[in-house]
Amino acid sequence: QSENLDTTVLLLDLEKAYDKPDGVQRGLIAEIISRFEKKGFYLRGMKLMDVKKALGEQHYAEHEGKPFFPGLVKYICSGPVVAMVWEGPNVVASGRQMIGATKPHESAAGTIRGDYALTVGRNLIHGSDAVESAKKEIALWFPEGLSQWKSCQHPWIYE
Ligand code: IDP
Repeated sequence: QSENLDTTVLLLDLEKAYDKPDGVQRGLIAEIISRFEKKGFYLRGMKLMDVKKALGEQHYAEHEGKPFFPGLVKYICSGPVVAMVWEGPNVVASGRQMIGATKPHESAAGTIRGDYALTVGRNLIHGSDAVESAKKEIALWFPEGLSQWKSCQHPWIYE
């Protein structure tokens, strides 16, 4: 059913407790998943995983050379993340809206970052910025493949 549907990768950064209040301590995993689930997007893949430096560097390769790059890679590798693939109509664009602006103080209230994050270096969640980058990120984070299934609610959400 999914030929015309975009997919996106979301990484819920669950930082260890040595820094700012984090996703694990604040219990935000279910809250964030539930926003995408309730919207009606399809969950195609999800796992809790530790991130090796090579994967962190590859994921953020476009930022290599920027002053915040080493800290960014250290951050993504500093504790487990929940990696998810969501699918649905315009999920990349919708997902970016639901996540909110990169800088939490510029994120609208009601977005994930607007509601739960304070600083740019601890902004809780990554979402692919384009369909093309989502495809690359899915290959990077889910080499084992994704799950295809159809919800019994499908006809009530999808025209
Ligand atoms: P995005 O995550 O909203 O797509 P990008 O510009 O792709 O934002 O940046 C990737 C990540 O790099 C951001 O989510 C943020 O965690 C981090 N980052 C971006 N700009 C800065 C900065 O100026 N200082 C510290 N970290 C930054």
